[in-house]
Amino acid sequence: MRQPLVAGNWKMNGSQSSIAELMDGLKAGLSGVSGVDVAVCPSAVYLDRVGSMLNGSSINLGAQTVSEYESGAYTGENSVAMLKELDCRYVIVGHSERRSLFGETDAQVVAKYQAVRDAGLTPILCVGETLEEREQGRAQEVIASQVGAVLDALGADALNEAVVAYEPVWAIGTGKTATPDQAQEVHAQIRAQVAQSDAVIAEQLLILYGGSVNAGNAETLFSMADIDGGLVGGASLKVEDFVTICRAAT
Ligand code: G2H
Repeated sequence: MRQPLVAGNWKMNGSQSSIAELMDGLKAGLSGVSGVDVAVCPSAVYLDRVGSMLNGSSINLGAQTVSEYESGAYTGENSVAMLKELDCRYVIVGHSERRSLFGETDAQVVAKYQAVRDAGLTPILCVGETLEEREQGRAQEVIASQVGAVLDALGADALNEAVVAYEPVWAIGTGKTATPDQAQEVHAQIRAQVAQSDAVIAEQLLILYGGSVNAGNAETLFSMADIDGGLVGGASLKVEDFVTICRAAT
């Protein structure tokens, strides 16, 4: 049985005071909730602060991205060693906003993914098609090529105890959610693709859904056979909503 995971991607939101309030609410709301792993992924600026607030709670810390380089003259970047020192457990890799707004290529995504794995942290590899690609009937091909980039470069072992998040780009922050059937179809496709290389790793692989997950739709999405939790943006900034979403995964 796969233990579900719900990760909150706070994106570039929050302030010192709003984060303190959010964390107080989450720690209280999630205490005693079992059967789901929970993570929050604040802006890198707040990782240290949020990490200290997590002390004594079962909530895990994640980062939204990382440099593919080890150290050196890379102004503005953060290394996996730095994230590890702050007790990050997860790192989101290849989020569509990184791909589309900051030009991250599959090759960079693979390099970041490898850096995260090498440091012993867990990558959350984001994949997903744009609306245009879906309308052209190319969703399956695009997702297979994004997953394939990691599989081909690093082998199936690289997906052992890793996390993939299917985030249709057209559903991100738009209020439009993939239907549970649409999402399930893609999740099953991803698992089948990994199973071609290694059936055991595929069976254990956590595949999260992301894209306008909210307190109202989480339960139905998470009830699908291959949906193992969610990567949640907007709704992860609201205590009640995020707690409801986490509970829906149990
Ligand atoms: C997709 C998701 C979190 P939202 O990016 O990664 O954001 O839930 O706001 O669509």
